[in-house]
Amino acid sequence: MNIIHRKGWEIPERLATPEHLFLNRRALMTGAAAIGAGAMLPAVAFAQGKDPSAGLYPAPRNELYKLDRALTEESVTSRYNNFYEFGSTKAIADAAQKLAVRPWTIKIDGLVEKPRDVDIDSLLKAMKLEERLYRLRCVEGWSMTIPWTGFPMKNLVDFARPLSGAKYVRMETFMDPKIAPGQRQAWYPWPFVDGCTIEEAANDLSFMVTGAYGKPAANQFGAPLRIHQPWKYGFKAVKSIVRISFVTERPKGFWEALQPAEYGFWANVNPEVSHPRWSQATEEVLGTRERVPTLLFNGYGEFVADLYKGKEKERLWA
Ligand SMILES: Nc1nc2c(c(=O)[nH]1)N[C@H]1C(S)=C(S)[C@@H](COP(=O)(O)O)O[C@H]1N2
Ligand SMILES: [Mo]
Repeated sequence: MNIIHRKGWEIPERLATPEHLFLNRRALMTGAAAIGAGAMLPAVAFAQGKDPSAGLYPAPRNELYKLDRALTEESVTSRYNNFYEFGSTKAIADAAQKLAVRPWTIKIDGLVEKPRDVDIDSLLKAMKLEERLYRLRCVEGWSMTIPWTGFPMKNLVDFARPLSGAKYVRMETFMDPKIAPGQRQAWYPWPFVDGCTIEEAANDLSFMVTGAYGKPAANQFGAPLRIHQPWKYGFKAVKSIVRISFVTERPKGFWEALQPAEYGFWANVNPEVSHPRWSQATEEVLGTRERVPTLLFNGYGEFVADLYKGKEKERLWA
């Protein structure tokens, strides 16, 4: 086999600098110039859409997280999504526009000093947004790389002030069968739920996503708040979160509840542990015609391998 092994994380800067950032900066500059001239403000507002958080984007990029491959075009990633609430195919982007992402309240409860409801825009104000280039590996054997915007999950944990008894963070998606046809299919364990340990939540890599491609996240990506932990299979990445609970018991995820023989709690990426129905050794990089070898922890072992020391007897891999 002819495989090019790049040293982890190296990528020429030009590949990691997506066009949208230039375009966005230019739009902002044009906007600023126009405001200076006392004109055109509504046009700028229109260009940025009606999302009240649009002004927070693009956020500065955190350069710590480098990619070993090019970013996947937004035209690809925003049209190939898993979001079963809106259908079981990848073509749910249009259906997902039915979800109203404002007003949006997130309930923080369970073992915390003070349970409360937070409005998404208040939360965004309390957090400092940054951009990170992350890979996403779906358990189905495809992957993509996305410039997410958001804030470290550990800042959310600090914000929530969990009590010492809290061992896990459980995240829950909205429930509204009127707009989400998938939720009328009673054989699924709605609402979509998943979770991780407090230690995983506090790991630098765990990221609460609010935007993508230098602007507020499109609905199909899980607006207005989703999680992404790039060393785990994508099915753990709860979209459109309405509730975050700090709990003592290990939460049972949507996929684990549905198919416990195939999907477990930890779900860390490992090319050597096959899914019962297919190999995980390689992945199709969306937007290219390449299949490349899958990496242990999706290539993020240097950040997360320590989390699993002493847990080798557990089912750590999907
Ligand atoms: N609420 C909800 N979140 C979800 C899913 C879902 O069906 N519903 N699918 C998961 C799966 S299987 C994957 S691979 C990722 C896909 O994220 P993307 O569409 O942004 O690539 O979302 C995850 N989060
Ligand atoms: Mo997935």
